This record gives sequence, structure tokens and C-alpha cells, in this order.
Amino acid sequence: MPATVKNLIGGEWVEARSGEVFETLNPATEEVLGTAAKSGAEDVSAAVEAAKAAYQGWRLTPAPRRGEILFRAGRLLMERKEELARLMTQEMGKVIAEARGDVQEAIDMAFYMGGEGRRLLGYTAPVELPNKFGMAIRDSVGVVGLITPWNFPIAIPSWKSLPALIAGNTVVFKAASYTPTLGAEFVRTFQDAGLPPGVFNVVSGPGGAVGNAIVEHPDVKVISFTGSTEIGYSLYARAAQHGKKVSLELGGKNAIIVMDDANLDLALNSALWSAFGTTGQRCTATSRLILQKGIAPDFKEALVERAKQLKLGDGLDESVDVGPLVSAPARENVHRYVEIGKGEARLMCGGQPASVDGKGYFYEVTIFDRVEPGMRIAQEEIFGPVLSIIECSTLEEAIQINNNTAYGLSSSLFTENVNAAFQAIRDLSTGIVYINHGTIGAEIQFPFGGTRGTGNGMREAGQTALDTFTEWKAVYVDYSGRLQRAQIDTEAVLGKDA
Ligand code: UN1
Repeated sequence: MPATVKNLIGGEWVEARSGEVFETLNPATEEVLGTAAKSGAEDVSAAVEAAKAAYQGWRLTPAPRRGEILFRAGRLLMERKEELARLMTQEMGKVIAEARGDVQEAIDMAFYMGGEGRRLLGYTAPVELPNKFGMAIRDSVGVVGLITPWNFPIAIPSWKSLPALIAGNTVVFKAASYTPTLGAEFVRTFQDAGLPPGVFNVVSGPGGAVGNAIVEHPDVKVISFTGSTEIGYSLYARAAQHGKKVSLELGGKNAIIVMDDANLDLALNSALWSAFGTTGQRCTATSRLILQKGIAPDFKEALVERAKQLKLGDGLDESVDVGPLVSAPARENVHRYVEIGKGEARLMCGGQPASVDGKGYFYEVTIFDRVEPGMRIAQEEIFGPVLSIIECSTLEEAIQINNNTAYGLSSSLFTENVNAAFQAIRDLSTGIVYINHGTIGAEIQFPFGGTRGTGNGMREAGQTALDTFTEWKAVYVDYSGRLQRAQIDTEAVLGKDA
């Protein structure tokens, strides 16, 4: 791992203007990994200047050529997958198999968006006057600002940067404070793939200073943010003062519903994976398990037994199931919620901070029973390995419990009844719905995002990502050689010409 992570601005790897750095830690071992540039507003300004200078050249590069660079970057990410995955496990703690999956999402996104270089589809429609043509095309917007979290240090930056780049924008990317190395290494891949200098700039540093500078900078036209609802909404309000377009992907309080008729083995494995994978630090993590009363007693018993067998440890060890939380403050936050839960509900297992070989920000896999839908542990995002079990009598009740939170990212139903499945697809009011699959594991070709406090109506990934990073331009070409007034001359002109 490089000892010092620098910013990439205008094609040059540079230190923060202030010369300041901050340390990065391995959350499993508490070892210092290195340092990274502690950037501020002046570094953001320099990155925006570089992105502005690169914009015209990149905008005018034919999109299929832009796509070829993305394909090359995709191939480099494939070659570097293992190396990047190992860095990821060390820098933020997720287990190595999941770290590989994180890099794979970026590879998938690079090829998907590379292909958009030959699509970026607009449309034509008939026009109402003769000898006139109409079309709607996508236009780039300019410099875009990407503010990303540490829990998917390569995947989430890829969801944001690749649609932005293929559409002809230039990028200022703030890497997450816990994962500056991954941010820098991700961008290096594009530099190595031949992306021109200044097209993709990365700046590391504290959320406050760097994030605010991106949001406030008048030349950054679009902001795409993934993080907490509190910060997302405050950023949204400030960006609105500048008339910026903002795409938000915020918290979740996702539920799995298990009906009496479900395939119970499948539901059990899925619940364990969705609740405790990534140590519960996914915005899509399952944090509520809604059990129909008939299967609840046996299901809970089996779940707790299996949860207790999950192995905590350093994610580089392939036999480990659950890595550490990302940091000491993250662990304190999880423990604060668990203490609240102990006062509200019944603790079935876990409930304490843990360490492995005396080190690391680990937390025991924790399950609460007898949780009521309105309790704080059933309503607020915890972002840790904590699962709350709620019981229900009917599908309608389960759907109502699912929908009745401040968030709306993903939800899941286990049933063998096709009618119940389609009723749930219709009535679950989340941005992502799974049937017979847990709440995590969205694929990059579909819209990603959620309703209510999870966002602001925008979606990442899929075709919808292009809407964030493009403006529609409606084009009319009148080749009649005379004045034709839309909505006014239509009948007269048609009559005369007929
Ligand atoms: C997140 O936690 O912010 O669907 C993203 C999933 C992953 C992405 C999670 N593909 O769980």
C-alpha cells in the first residue's frame, strides 16, 4: 500500500495545498496503513479549475471513443481486482469475498457505461408542421461533484463517475475519509487507461471542508451524494441555493418479510447474509425481520443458533464471515443503539463490542426479539450487525410495517405463493423490491435508490443514472424555408399543402 495518498488534479498527483495529511487505519488490526492528503477548499478549487479546463476537449470527444477508455479501465480493474480487494479489506474491513464483489460492481459498471458510448439514446417524434424535424438528445452538463461513502469504496464511485464520464462531463470526486487509498487507486485506473488529464480528479479529506467546498462551488453543476440522510438533506438545501441538480442516496431501514409458506432454509440463509454481510454496513442491509407468527418460534431459534456460529475476524482470512466495523466512533454509535434496544426489546444474542486477538473495532452479531414497529431500533438506521425481529399475522400487516419508516430503499418477501408475491410487488413502497432474495445485492443495470428519506427521487445505476448527469436538449430543424408558427399555423399549412 502506498504510504501517502495524494490528490489527482489536472493529471498530477499532488499533496494538499496546506501540506497536511491524516492517517488511515486498518479497522481489524488498528494498524496505521499510511497517510492521505487532508485537503480543503483551495484543493477543491484547483480540482474544479482542472475539470473546467478539460471539459471542452472531453465533451467533444466522440462518445464511442470515451467508451473505449471506459472499456480499457474495465479491463485494468479486472487485472487489479485482487490487489484492490485486498487493499479494501485492509482499509475498511469488509471480508475479502465481499471486497472482490465491490470491485466487480465497478467492472460491470465500466462495461455497461462503456457500451453507452454507442447508445446514450435520445429520441425522435413526429412534428406537427411539414418539412420540419424534431429530436431530443442528451447533453453533458459540465463539471460534476461526487461525494462518496467508505462502505463501497470502489463500487459507489463507479456508479457515479462512469455515467458522468460517458456523458461527456468532467469530474471532481471526493473519496471517503476512511478510504482515500481506494479512491485514489480507482482514479489511477482511469489515468492508466488513457483518460485525458483533468477529466477525472480526486481529492481526499474531511467531509465538512471538502464536501462543502464542492457543494458551494459555482462551477460544479451537479452533485451526487451517498451518505447519511441528515448530511444529504442539508447539502440538498445548500445546493438548491445555487440551482444545482442533486442526486441523493441516503439511509435505509430495510426489512425481510418471511411468510408461513416460505422456503425457510432459503429465508434463513438470506436473512443472515443480508443482515450481517458487510457487518451490516450497507444502506441495503436487512435491519428488520418481519416473521409471520406460525413460523416465528422455530425460525428465531434457528436464526440465533446460526448467527452465533458466524466467525468474526480480519477479513483477509477467507474463513471469516464478519469483519470489523469501520472505526471506533462507528462502533460507539452501534453500541449506543444496542443499549437503547436493551431497554426496548429482548436481546437474543450479541450486544457487546468485541475484539479479535485483542484488537479491532468488532461488534458481536446482535439480534433483538419482541421488537415493536415503532421502537427506535425498528425505525432508525444503525449501520451495524444488529437485527430486530417483529412478528405479524398477515401479509397486509407485514407490508404496512415495512412501509411505515422514514426510509424506503429495499424490501424483501419470502413466500411460495405467487399471488402474495405480486401483491407485495404492488404494495411495498421501496425503491427496490426482492422476492425470495434478501435485501442486498442490487445489480448495476437497474435503477438503485429509494423513496422517502432514502433520497430525493433520483436513481443511480442503470439508464436512470444518465438522467442525473445529462440535460435534455430538444432540437427542431425547420427545412420548409418559410415561417411556420407551431400551434397556430398547423391547420392552415396542412390545408394549403394537402
Ligand atoms: C450501499 O450500501 O450503499 O445492493 C450500496 C447492494 C450493493 C450496493 C449497496 N450492490 O447491496
